[in-house]
Parts: sequence; C-alpha cells; structure tokens
Amino acid sequence: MTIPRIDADRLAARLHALAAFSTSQAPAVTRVVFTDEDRQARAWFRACCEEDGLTVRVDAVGNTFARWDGTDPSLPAVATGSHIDAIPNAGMYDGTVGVLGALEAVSALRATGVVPRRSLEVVLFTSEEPTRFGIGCLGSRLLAGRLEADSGTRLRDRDGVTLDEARQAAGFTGDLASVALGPTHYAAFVELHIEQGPLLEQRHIPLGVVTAIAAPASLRVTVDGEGGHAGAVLMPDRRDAFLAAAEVALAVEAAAVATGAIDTVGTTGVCHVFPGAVNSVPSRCDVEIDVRDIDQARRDAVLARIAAACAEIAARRRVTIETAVVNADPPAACDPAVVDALTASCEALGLAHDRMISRAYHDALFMSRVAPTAMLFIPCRGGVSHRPDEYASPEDIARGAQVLALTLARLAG
Ligand code: HGY
Ligand code: MN
Ligand code: MN
Repeated sequence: MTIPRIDADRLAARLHALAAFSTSQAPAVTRVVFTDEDRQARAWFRACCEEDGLTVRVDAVGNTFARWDGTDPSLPAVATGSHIDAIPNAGMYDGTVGVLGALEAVSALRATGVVPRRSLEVVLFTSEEPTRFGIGCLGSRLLAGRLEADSGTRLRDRDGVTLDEARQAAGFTGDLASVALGPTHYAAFVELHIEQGPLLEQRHIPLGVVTAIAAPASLRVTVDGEGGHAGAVLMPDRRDAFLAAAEVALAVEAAAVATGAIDTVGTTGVCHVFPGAVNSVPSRCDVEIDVRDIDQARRDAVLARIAAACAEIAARRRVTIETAVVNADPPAACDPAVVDALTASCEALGLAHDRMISRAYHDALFMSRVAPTAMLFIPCRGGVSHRPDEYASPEDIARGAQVLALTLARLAG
C-alpha cells in the first residue's frame, strides 16, 4: 500500500486559519454553535472541502459531510471527523484536529491515485460542546437517533432561543427527524482527537488507540430561596440560594471522591446567581453539573448521592432545589476490528502506540451506536485542554493524520 504523504504545513496553516474564527483574543478560541464565527468557520471549511475535490452535503442541524466516492459508491461509506465548536476561552486543537486532520488524510489518499472501494466521508458534527444548548454531542446524538423528536423546540439557550430557531437562522432547515442515519449507513467511523489528558506525553508515546469512552452525565440544578436586602435580612432569617448551591457543589465533589475510584469525576462548572447584586441576598441560583466515570453503575450511584444531598440541603436551609438530568449516557466500547485497523496502521509506520480509554466524551461516543467505531489520540502538552494554552505539535498532528489515512484506506478496502 502506498504510504499517503500528509502535507503537515498545509494542515498547520488550516488549523491556524480556523482558529481565527473566534470571539476571543488568540491564543484563546471561543466559537459557540450557530454564532457568526461558527457560521463563517463552517463556510470556510466547506470551501476547503470543495478545494480538495470533495462533494459536500449538509443536514437539517448543520452536520456537514464531505464525500469522496469510492469505486463502489453503493457500499456503506467509511466516515471520519469531529467538531469545530469551542467552549468559551478554549484552545485551538480540541475537535479541529479531527476535522482538518481527516480532510488532510483523505486528500493524501486521493493524491496516491488509488481509489478505495468504499466512499470516504469527512464529517463536521454540529455542537459537540454543551455550551449553548446544555447537552453535548447534539449533532451526533441526532445522527444516532438518540435525541427526542421534540428537541428542536425543547432545547433552549440562556436567551430562550430554541434549537430550531437558532439552526434555521443559521440556514439549516428541514425536519430534525431527517438527520438520523440507520445502523448500516456507515461501515465504520474513526475520530482523530487530542488526548485531553497527560498519559501519552508522560509515557513518551505518540499515539493512543482508544478502546472505550467514559459515560458522561450532566444535571441542571435550580435553587430557589428568598432574596432581600443584604443589610436588613438578619442571618437567622435568611434562605440564601447561593449558599445552598455552594453546598450542592461541595456535595458533588464529595460524592465523586467517595467512590474511591480515580475514574469518577464530578464538576460544577456553571453557576448563575440571581439577582447578582452585591447588596442583595441571592434568591435563586442555577448550577450545571458534570459527572463521569468509565463504570456506568458507579456514575449512577454518584448521581443518586447528589440527589440525596440536594434533598437534605433543601430541608436544612428551607430552600427548594429542583434537579433535572440533562443526559446520562452509557459508556462506549470501541469496535475491535476498527481498533485493530488503527493498531495495524501504527505498526505499519513503525510508530509506538498504546491502548487507552477516553475520559472526555466525543462524537464517537454516539457514532458507536450506529457504526463500528474507534478513536485515535495524539498527545497534547501537559494534558491541557479547554484552555487557551492547549497545544499539540505539528509533528504529532501530522503523524495522527497519517495513521488515520492508512486506517481509512484499510477500512475502505
Ligand atoms: O466535555 C468533553 O468531554 C468534550 O470535550 N466536550
Ligand atoms: Mn471539548
Ligand atoms: Mn472535543
């Protein structure tokens, strides 16, 4: 098999060009789904795909598919891709390496002059981050048929804009039900991504073949107390919503630590205090909580402990606490044949590699519900991610794209 040659400079240049579509000052990147920056980035990406000779299709939620027809286009295609949306004050590599690296891998295969049997598709998934609509992997959930049909009107951002309103304003129309792909639509799916953890760098190993993806869950908790004048309401009379929420956040930490397993994590990453005046006792507090584990039962036990803690805090502090589970997803086991194809590609290139689990979730978590799926990790400096100092070297990125190219060729026959 001809070894595909990755144009590392072009890939690096495209990653930096994409990073410029942001509301933050470099090196930070902020690119929230369906905002102007996201729409401009999508148009730019589509132009890159067409420049590389691929045909582009976009679905009702903005998932974008750039296709290279194989010798037998009637066969289920092999897909690869990731996301380009970025949480506030993020880095420039999370997701984008898997989208532009996939485009570069397919272009490198096209340049060998060998056309695979199965078609190849580079996929840009909409809204992998939960930033705007509170739930992660929105586009891939819909592709996998794992989101309720009313999600277009039920999911709203903090300004009350529904998913349907936002997607249609961005030019993505049509029925959300048309997004779902059946279990035979793709022959396989592979996602290239930065590790978002320190293991590969610590072990001085350039590639990680992912065998499982942790089970994510998120909660939305609303605490209603009683507000009032910060000078006039005496301490014994207070029903301070923020202090109750603060105890909830500490209960999240305690519940995660109490499992005794290093794989259990709990985070309270969002906290909105109302009315948010220094001289007013908080009357309401909204928090969003993220709980994960590679063991689903252990993760669910943490959710139950958090619910029990909320009930105790509410009674003791005479506030009301409402908890809503936004998502509680099972973990994903990656497909052995795709894991083996990635492993064989690393070996064919004489590259050291390790097998590992992913603690972050990815679109691959949902693609695994409808196609044989696995992931390929490259190192990121210090394991840092979701921060402006997130960094992956051009060499590691190009190496990942080359292993991806070989793997796609293997899977596409
Ligand atoms: O939160 C995650 O695991 C992913 O980076 N969105
Ligand atoms: Mn992310
Ligand atoms: Mn990501």
